[in-house]
Amino acid sequence: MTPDAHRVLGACPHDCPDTCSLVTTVENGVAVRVQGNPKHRHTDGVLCAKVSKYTERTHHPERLLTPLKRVGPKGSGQFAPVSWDEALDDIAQRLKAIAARDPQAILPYSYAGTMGLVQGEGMAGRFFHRLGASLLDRTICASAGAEALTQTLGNKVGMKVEHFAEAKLILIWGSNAIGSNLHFWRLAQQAKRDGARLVCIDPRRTETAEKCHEHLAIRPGTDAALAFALMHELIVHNWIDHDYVQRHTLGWDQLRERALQWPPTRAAEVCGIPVEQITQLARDYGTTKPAAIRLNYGMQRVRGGGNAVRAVACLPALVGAWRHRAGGLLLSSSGHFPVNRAALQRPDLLGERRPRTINMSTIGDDLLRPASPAFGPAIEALIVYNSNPVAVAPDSSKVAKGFQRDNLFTVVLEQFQTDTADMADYVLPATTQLEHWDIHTSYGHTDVLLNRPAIEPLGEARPNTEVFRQLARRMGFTDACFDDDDLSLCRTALGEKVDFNALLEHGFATLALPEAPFADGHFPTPSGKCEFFSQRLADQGLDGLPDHLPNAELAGTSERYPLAMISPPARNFLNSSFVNVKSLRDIEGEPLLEIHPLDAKARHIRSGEVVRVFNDRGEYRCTARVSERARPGVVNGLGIWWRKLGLNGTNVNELTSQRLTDLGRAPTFYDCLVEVAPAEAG
Ligand SMILES: Nc1nc2c(c(=O)[nH]1)N[C@H]1C(S)=C(S)[C@@H](COP(=O)(O)OP(=O)(O)OC[C@H]3O[C@@H](n4cnc5c(=O)[nH]c(N)nc54)[C@H](O)[C@@H]3O)O[C@H]1N2
Ligand SMILES: Nc1nc2c(c(=O)[nH]1)N[C@H]1C(S)=C(S)[C@@H](COP(=O)(O)OP(=O)(O)OC[C@H]3O[C@@H](n4cnc5c(=O)[nH]c(N)nc54)[C@H](O)[C@@H]3O)O[C@H]1N2
Ligand code: SF4
Ligand SMILES: [Mo]
Repeated sequence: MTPDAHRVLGACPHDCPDTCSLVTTVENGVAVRVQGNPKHRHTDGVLCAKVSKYTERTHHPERLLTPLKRVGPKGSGQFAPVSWDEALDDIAQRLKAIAARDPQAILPYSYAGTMGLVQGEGMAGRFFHRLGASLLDRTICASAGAEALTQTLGNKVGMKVEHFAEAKLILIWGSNAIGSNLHFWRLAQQAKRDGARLVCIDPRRTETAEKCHEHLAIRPGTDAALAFALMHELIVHNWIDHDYVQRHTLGWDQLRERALQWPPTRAAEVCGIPVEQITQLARDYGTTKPAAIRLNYGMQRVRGGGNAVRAVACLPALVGAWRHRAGGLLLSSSGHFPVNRAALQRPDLLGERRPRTINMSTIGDDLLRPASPAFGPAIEALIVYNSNPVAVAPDSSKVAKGFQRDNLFTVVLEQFQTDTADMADYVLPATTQLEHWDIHTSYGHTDVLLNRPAIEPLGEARPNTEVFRQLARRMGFTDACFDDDDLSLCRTALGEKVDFNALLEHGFATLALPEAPFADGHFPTPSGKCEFFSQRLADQGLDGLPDHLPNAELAGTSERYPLAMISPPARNFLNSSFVNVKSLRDIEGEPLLEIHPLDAKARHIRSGEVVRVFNDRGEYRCTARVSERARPGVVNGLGIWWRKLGLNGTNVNELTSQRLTDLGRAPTFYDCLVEVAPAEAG
């Protein structure tokens, strides 16, 4: 470090389960280096390749540094700089005029560009509640799995991640941990060195699958069938922990009956894998203690995704895995945190008003919907922050068409000129994590992190909170809560339950939680038990038990579109973030479709050649990679490129549908049939 350099503690803001503690080195007001905090045990001094390049992203030559107003036709990307005052005055006028007719015609659209509680829905929630805008159902990532966990275990809770290091069997299920959960993978490696067996369940032969002892390359959307066959074997071999089942579960007789309908031969057929893999896995799971399951969200992006997570979530109770701190399951730990959303986002500002809710996953259709008694007013204004819907939402030709409407007023708060920012009437420059305060929980560990600004905002960039404060003032909202500064919002977010002084000093604080949360039952369900059978679902007229629901777009049911396509994350991008960071884009190279050699041969496709991937929703061009990473009958379209950086101005979401999952109203990105052909043939 040079003499005028100093270090600042922060938190990685990205939508990643690892929520790393960051140490930023600042020299002369410039962030020169971002490193993992060695004192934070989950980070352990290590960052992924993406965030190691954080200074490149923050001091990027294409950062948006001034407010922009559209001067060309919608979507043309032609903008002129304007002052903040001019932009905010005009935006407030436009919103006031719409709100005077019906504030529900205004819709916020945000997701997890930052996971920060303050720059997320802190001030924004207050603003939109006070306004009475439509509510947004934030379903685009995890709501099927979240709803499933809540039905079965009672909340988004599970094992403490650190204890995976002591497990003797680890199932990595629907997760490419090396790419998207690196710090968990380090724990799995530790367990492996101590003799644990690692099994990966994933249609794609990922870098993670390659490094496990066993890989079950199942067809997409068949996880519940596999889970039931495992239960079948646990039952017939009597590997059940009857004492645990009897004392701490609900609905065992019914579940047992359903599981007995799934002999391994039946599941092998459905999953497209050898029956021996299933019987061997059942034996391992039934006889190895402690056994731990790391589930990730990859398996719930299909029609039956919620049911699949419910089926898998039953397994640990059956073998009594929860008794041991290194046994059980982890999908998300976010339910462990005592977040005070009511104080932070102030839904009470709605008063008696009950605005409608719009599902972010069907934004394509909803932007194109006219006013009707069932729908309410057409969407007239959209305020987008922390999200890039034109690239990440399903069925993107519809999304783009919606954004292109001349009578839609669109404001985008962004760090970069994304596909969505191209569609804006106003683009407002946002600060990055190195320039603002925030506070973070995690969905992959159980520590709270505080993020301090390391540098001054670049150019005229402002935190999201400041934009909503300023807009509130211009809208005439005089409530005192619009005066709260970001540091007080950080304090409000977790209330008294977290030691704020520890956060200020160390940058992180660990929640006090039991080592093995369900060793003695006490699940946060209504019955206090692990609910194989959910009365709450039955009361809604749904199946109280989990089941295997085949994909809506089931391989073998369409002659025109015989291939199933999944579109999992690319390792060097985070959703559509980092696609514009050249050093990372250079590693990914170009938009790719992995296709199995047999499927490629049948279509005269050679590796490295441009292909058309198409279905009735649209067409996407990318480069074929003939590879055994793809299983026969399944192609992998790695995500999520910016449309404008793709080959024909589209990305993989041109092909995905707006159909929703069985539980949680989530998208079905990986439930998608396509055909592939050499591009010249089109
Ligand atoms: N590098 C990187 N890290 C990321 C992200 C990223 O884009 N890039 N995204 C972040 C986000 S938003 C999230 S939500 C998290 C978690 O995001 P997830 O979507 O869980 O991401 P992964 O763990 O990469 O991948 C899931 C795995 O599930 C597999 N899969 C697809 N369909 C099925 C199926 O039907 N069954 C099973 N068993 N597996 C299936 C895919 O092939 C993939 O390897 O990761 C986060 N971390
Ligand atoms: N086909 C397919 N589509 C998918 C998925 C898939 O697996 N396959 N995954 C889905 C999943 S899991 C998710 S979570 C969604 C993710 O969708 P999004 O949450 O939209 O994620 P990003 O694409 O990373 O876009 C986040 C944007 O927020 C901006 N941003 C970051 N921090 C700030 C800030 O402080 N202020 C403001 N104003 N902006 C900020 C970034 O620059 C970035 O452009 O995509 C989904 N789409
Ligand atoms: S993206 Fe994930 S692994 Fe990378 S620094 Fe952030 S939290 Fe850590
Ligand atoms: Mo996600």
